[in-house]
Amino acid sequence: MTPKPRVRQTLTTRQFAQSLGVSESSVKRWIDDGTIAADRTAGGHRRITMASAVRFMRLHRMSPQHPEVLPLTAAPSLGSVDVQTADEFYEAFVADDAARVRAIMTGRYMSGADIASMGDGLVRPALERLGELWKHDPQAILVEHRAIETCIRALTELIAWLPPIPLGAPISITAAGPDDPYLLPPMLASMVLQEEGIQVRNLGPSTPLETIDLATVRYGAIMCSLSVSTVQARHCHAAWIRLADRLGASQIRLIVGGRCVESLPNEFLSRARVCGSMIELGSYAAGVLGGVGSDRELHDGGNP
Ligand code: B12
Repeated sequence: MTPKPRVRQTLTTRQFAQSLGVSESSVKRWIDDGTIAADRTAGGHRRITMASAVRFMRLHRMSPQHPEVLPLTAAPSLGSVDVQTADEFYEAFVADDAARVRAIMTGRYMSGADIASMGDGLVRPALERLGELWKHDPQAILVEHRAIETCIRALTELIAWLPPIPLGAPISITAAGPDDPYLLPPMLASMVLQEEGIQVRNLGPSTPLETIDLATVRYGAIMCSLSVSTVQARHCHAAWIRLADRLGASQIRLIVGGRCVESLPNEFLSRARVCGSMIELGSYAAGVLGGVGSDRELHDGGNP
């Protein structure tokens, strides 16, 4: 089946004004003075892309007063998104309430939270609690599988709203290694890096180490960010060390994180930057980006 073309979501000035609870003339003025990026229709009407609307709201810390006006996949009631807690997020997963999960995530993002803090502060704790459920609930695996699916859909919606990547921005590979089925860690890492202005090629879960190496060459990556969420057996250690050698020889920065990172051999870890959280990954990437092209980058190929 041919996939449906992705519809570019745009807002009229009236829709955007209604969603924010401001006058339409204010929105027109913001467009005309360049505060909000907008296009014009053939007839000369201003149109605001959802991505541009979200950027404006985040920058100016303006949460939508009437989110139902926005063309979200299924317009959820965002409610008091600023005070949503990880508990409510967890309850939404348990109830398999996909609209609520999405509402909490989009609401948080629109009000200025970044992907890294949402990954560490919202997604991780909620899924940790779900992971405990199986001990006493026979439905736990069902809930867990649905939660991952729902979370991925909600995050995919946010991808369209990430800041545009500058042309020629450095490239990073993200992936989880072999026999590692966990989808969310490499996906979150890819979004965190994109938010920092890095182009990302996410290879996703269960990626052979040779493929990761090939990808860095194919895409001319300067960075490789790997998630390790399953214990790496001793017999795999040599392959991990070979990967670190190869990336090191090409001066590609190696970043590694995840629940089972400590099962990697020391010879690998000593050549990588080990990060404990998405927030740490974001700060590290920002530092690297600040150094790209500078003297520091040229003379410092390691992974401090
Ligand atoms: C969803 C899930 C699954 C799903 C995964 C679906 C999918 N395709 O993604 C499926 C059903 C496949 C699964 C399978 C299994 N699972 Co499971 N699973 C989970 C669960 C509930 C959530 C994992 C998750 O996605 N979390 C969300 C991510 C974002 O959080 P995170 O991994 O902690 O990542 C954070 C940090 O570590 C860090 N980070 C992660 N990667 C990186 C990378 C970089 C570069 C950086 C900087 C940071 C970073 O940032 C993230 C955000 O803060 C966890 C519970 C838990 N505690 O996590 C159990 C859990 C991991 N699973 C567990 C088990 C036992 C299993 C199975 C053995 C079950 C079975 N009997 O088959 C299998 C093993 C599969 C395997 N090959 O390893 C146990 C592991 C116990 C242990 N000590 O090892 C857990 C902890 C549940 C529990 N409480 O017992 N699981």
